[in-house]
Amino acid sequence: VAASPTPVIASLPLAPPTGPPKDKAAARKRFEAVYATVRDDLLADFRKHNMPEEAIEYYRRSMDYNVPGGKLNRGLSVVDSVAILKGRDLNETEYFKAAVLGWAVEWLQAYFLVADDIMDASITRRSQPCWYRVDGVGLMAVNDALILEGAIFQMIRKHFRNDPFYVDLIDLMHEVSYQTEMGQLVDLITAPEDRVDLSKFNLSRHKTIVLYKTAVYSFYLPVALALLLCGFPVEKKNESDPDYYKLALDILLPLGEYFQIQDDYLDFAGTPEQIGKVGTDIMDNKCSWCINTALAHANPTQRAILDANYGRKDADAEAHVKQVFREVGVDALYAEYESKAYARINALIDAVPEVTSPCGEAVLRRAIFRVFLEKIYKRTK
Ligand code: DMA
Ligand code: MG
Ligand code: MG
Ligand code: MG
Repeated sequence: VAASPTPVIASLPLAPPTGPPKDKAAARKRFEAVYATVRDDLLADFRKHNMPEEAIEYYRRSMDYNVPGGKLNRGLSVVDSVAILKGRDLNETEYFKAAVLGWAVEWLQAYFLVADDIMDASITRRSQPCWYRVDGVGLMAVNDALILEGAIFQMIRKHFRNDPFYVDLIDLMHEVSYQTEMGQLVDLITAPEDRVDLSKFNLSRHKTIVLYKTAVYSFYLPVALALLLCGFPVEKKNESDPDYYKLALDILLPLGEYFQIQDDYLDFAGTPEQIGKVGTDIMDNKCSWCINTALAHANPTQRAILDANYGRKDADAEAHVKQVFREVGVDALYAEYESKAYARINALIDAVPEVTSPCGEAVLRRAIFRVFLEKIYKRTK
């Protein structure tokens, strides 16, 4: 396989050192330019294996459909975090390697979403039909999801196999994937299609689900990748050393929990135009923040309506549930939750110590977490 040159994107502005890029559109464009390089490497690898042209075309279509069309928050936060940790602009090579890891997170996300939409019987994603619902795809989407996952280790091998943290990178991706899959298992097993039993739901179960299925891969992973790239060691050299990854985890899990509660709320309250997907949590019998909140505030009549209508694949039943959600004031309770979560997480961020890496070249700065919080605060999509 011919070596792929690092793309030249010199005309675009570099990320400023301690905050998010001032020009968001340019930062996104610069990041998106790396997508084509990574994708074309993967296609070249298919070609090297003499895969039929038809297969190569299908693979390209699957990647283009599922990988690049989202908000790219997770991927971009890898490059933003590396610049903040280093406290300076990145050179071309540093930017490219950070962007490859950013795309690795986006590939992971694509893998989870293709599978998640099948399991959740979802209709649309990113304002287009879910991949498994596309003509000629169907349950081939299962293998497409698996290939999206496998591709992560191809891109990491290509660009990082000679780095000292190569094994740590692979280990992190595997560990995070496994934890996400644990979360999906609990999410699904708590929402059986045939046996609706709202007494099984509680906020403790909800917390387990959201920490595992969302917070780890969406919030911890991008920052942990940035820490690895900046030379923060996974294992302590001395007992007195800080555990950099634990410091990050302790703030990123609450952030991720808040993010998934937003996702649960928007599933109920957001329009498809807004959120790019049709909410399915009520019909899917999901243990979401909304039903847990409604159960805590419902009177016996409302509770009976919830019992009779939640988890039914029926638009009228769904409308009855939404009516109860409105009556018990889920909207106002969510607004209250959000402002409290914002204040609480800000206080957690204030308490994070800003520690320097052993090589002295990077600092774990609070700005990393602040940027995340500001990106999602009061989001409507
Ligand atoms: C998201 O759960 C978790 C993963 C691992 C994709 P979800 O089903 O609430 O996501 P969405 O609302 O986007 O379908
Ligand atoms: Mg889903
Ligand atoms: Mg799901
Ligand atoms: Mg959801």
